[in-house]
Amino acid sequence: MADLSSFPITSRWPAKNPDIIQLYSLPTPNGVKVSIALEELGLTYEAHRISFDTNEQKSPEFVSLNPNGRIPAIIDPNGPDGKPIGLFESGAILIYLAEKTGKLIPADAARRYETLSWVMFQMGGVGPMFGQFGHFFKFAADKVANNPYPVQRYRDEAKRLLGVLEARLEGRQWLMGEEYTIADIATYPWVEGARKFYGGAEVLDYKSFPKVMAWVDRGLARPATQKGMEIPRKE
Ligand SMILES: N[C@@H](CCC(=O)N[C@@H](CS)C(=O)NCC(=O)O)C(=O)O
Repeated sequence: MADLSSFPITSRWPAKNPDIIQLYSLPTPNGVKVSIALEELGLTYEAHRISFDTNEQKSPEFVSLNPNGRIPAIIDPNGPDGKPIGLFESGAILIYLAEKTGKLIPADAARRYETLSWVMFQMGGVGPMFGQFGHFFKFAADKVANNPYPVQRYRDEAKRLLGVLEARLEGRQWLMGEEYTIADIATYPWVEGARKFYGGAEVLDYKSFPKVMAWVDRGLARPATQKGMEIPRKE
């Protein structure tokens, strides 16, 4: 049995089965990227729900695994050289899982790097911009009631990014064509999140991006996505 006692997070969220991947998360757009990938890859894992209500993501035990105090994070007891490894940042976790299994990422080197470009486009663009849009549009709307600039700024940037995706999806089923990859898994939960959690579909003019919306629907229809979107469940 794997010994995870060197990871302080396991003192607060103990592993029932330390031999399988431990996921520390919540079903948010960044969190579900990892649960969707784990489901798609058919890897066994144990999910621990990190409550934002009580700021558990800032607890010393959580921060010992992710110094940035944000979900998702994982421990894989069977990491490189068979040793346990802890990881944070959803993009790094997706790349790790794809490389560990040789799935959800093209084998061909050039196409692999192209996939990583789209993963980074999500990590550096879609996630932060959509996140800021949601913050000002929904969560801090009262704080910017007299200043339209923050919502305009992030709305316009989110729409610009949707335009980039719309162009990429011309003639392609997925961001990498026929192949469903971690680039898709990284990105469509954010487009869906802005619709579902922020109520932003109208303001972001989703109807002007039909290829993006059809791609989101294709992603959401996958059984692994339907399952992963609900993980970790409420107890
Ligand atoms: N770049 C990070 C962002 C992670 C992130 O922002 N997670 C959010 C949930 S979607 C979070 O933990 N928020 C809680 C907080 O900021 O305290 C990643 O992709 O993993």
